Amino acid sequence: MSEQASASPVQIRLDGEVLVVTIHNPPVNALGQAVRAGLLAAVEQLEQNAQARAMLIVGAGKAFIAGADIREFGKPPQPPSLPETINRMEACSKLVVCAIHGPALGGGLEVAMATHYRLALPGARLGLPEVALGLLPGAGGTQRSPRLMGALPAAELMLSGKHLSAKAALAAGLVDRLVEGDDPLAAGLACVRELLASGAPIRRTSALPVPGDQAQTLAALDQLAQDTAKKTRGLFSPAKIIDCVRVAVQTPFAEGSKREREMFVECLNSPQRAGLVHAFFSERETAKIPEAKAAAPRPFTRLSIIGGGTMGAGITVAALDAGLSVVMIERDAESIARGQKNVEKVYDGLIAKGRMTPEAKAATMARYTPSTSYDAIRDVDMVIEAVFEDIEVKKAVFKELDRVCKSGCVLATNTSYLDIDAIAAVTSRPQDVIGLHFFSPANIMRLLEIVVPAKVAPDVVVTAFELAKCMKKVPVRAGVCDGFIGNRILAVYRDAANAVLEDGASPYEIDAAVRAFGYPMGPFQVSDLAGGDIGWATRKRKAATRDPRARYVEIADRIAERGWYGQKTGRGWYLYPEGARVGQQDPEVLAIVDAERAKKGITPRAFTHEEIMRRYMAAMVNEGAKVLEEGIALRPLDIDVTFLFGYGFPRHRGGPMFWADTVGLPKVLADIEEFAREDALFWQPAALLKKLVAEGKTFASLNQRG
Ligand code: 3H9
Repeated sequence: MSEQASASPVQIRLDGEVLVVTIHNPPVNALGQAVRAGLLAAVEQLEQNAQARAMLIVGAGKAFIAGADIREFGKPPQPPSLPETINRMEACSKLVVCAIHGPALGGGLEVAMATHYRLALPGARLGLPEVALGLLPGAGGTQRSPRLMGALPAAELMLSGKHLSAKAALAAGLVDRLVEGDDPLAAGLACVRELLASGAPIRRTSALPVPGDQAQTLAALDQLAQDTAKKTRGLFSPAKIIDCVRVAVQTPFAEGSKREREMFVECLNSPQRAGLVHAFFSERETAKIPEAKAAAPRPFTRLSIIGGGTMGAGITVAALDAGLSVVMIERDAESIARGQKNVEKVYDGLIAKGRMTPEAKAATMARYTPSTSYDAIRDVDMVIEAVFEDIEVKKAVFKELDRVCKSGCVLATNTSYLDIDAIAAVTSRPQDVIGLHFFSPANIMRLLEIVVPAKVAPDVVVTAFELAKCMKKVPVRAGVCDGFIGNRILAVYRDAANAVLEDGASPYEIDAAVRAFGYPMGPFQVSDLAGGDIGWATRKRKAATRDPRARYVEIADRIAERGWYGQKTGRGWYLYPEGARVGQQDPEVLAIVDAERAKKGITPRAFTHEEIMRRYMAAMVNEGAKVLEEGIALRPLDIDVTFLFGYGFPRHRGGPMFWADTVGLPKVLADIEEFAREDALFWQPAALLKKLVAEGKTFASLNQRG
């Protein structure tokens, strides 16, 4: 028996005639340099050890191999490279087999595709998700997958980033055999011994032809390229993936691999890759909060949701889907009936689309209890209040909760703006009161702002993060202020957009500029979708405290006063004839804009997309810096995640604070100072931004990871 040095994440031992290679590189067996070196060493041992007739590769822990080590991207390459390692393995003169029991993703599947036989256990998940990181499979994946699956299915797998189950992978031709159980070692050894006994030949994927008629396949890829360009507006790697598959169809493996490498490096060096990798890590980082070190979550299984409107019903669905039970409270029989209908509507929609069975709906609804009496929630572990956004209404609810709820029950409010410290103060237990700001529709949107008031106990904060995990939400810790992280920053860049509108750009030009930046929609389209009455109510609420010296653009009020609230009223900033989902430009809106400009004596001037976006983004980043310096957000990455998951910020740009670093903070500050010449009150540079520029630092320097 021979062992690699114990420090190696690749353990190698001989079991009879089989060299067993176990990748042990927690948490997900990523293919870092030591793993690649270990794999290469294992192949050399196999070649040299006369007793060994075959090699079995398995992963320790939950994963087979989750791919290349993403942390190594952007750093100097460290040999051996993954393609070199994998090609050497495939070329081995003895049998190489893998047994996959968990994720085999990206480079992990590339390793598997280069083995001579592949076995999958029920927990296996196979995919080539590099596209989500701005990359393409760069270790032979774009060349081997078409040979195993066919060119079109392989391209579709790579473009979607989807993970296939063991069964689907078998059907697709990615694996040779399924076996029951969860022990890849035992299953793999049995399989290798069987292959040896039957004299199974060595099969090298790279030597296979790509199946199908070449001309037809190329035509289908052309069509796919056209559809993909429309769907993935502005993304770099999807088109390159299709190019690689075209090469696989037309050229031998060696030539194809060379081209794949060149295109992989282009992707690796693109700013989109950096933005997407930042998004990947940041999304996991926001759950790492200081309170987690000090406290454990309180147990919860029974929830109560107060209010059955759009938000209350959405949160109820999110909780039911997470396996929790929910008592919904409404004020009277009619309202609770409507609340229940709002919940059932979601499930009926899924049934209509064939995504849920009536039996599954019944089983889920069995955990739902409607009630009009607060006495029904005496035993619940957590309450989420989702009533009308009015501080007095909310305070009244919390007094009631304080009266009925058991000691230790977590009391959460789903406010989007209001002062949670003030809400907590009406109870005798402010240590149990927290903010849970869900985004609409709450059962779909992944962002959850967890708003931490002054007196809340650490274990309540940790419980809220645990709830987010169990609902599969992306939680972001926020401090108390008007609008918390997201809506506070939104209010400021919306003001910047309104100023640009009044100064000369049309709402349609502003929306087009924002879409060209990568957002799915512009701010005026969003307002029409959400309902113009919501923003109008907020503006009225804030009117009394608004700085009288601040510029106030009244155009949105003129639109709202006419009852033009957007899609739900058939017109807003756009026209929606006969319930159309896509709006048409409205000359009457442009006339209102003109009239408002004339009233203030403003001569409209032209703005390019670039000029619009400089203002939009500078306002966003500047307010983001203020949110940071006040401690409302823990780190710049928390702001990035808020905007990626709650506000449609283009993921490949990494988030506003990451974007600011890529543009350069001196440039952002210079923009703000330039705009301040027009409106010094609005464009006051954040002290933190000035400090970072003076010290030559970036926002990334504040992103210490937990
Ligand atoms: C690639 O392979 C390129 C090649 O084609 C070519 C090369 C030449 N590296 O998600 P989780 C960390 S590109 C480093 O919370 P789950 C993650 O940050 C790669 N670290 O767990 C987290 O760390 P922490 C293609 C990684 O159970 C911890 O592992 N592959 C990597 O919910 C747990 O992660 C992919 O894109 C990595 N590759 O999900 C797969 N992956 O605890 C990416 C994860 O410090 N990974 N970490 O916060 C995933 O999709 C999920 O992590 C996975 C597990 C499904 C595996």
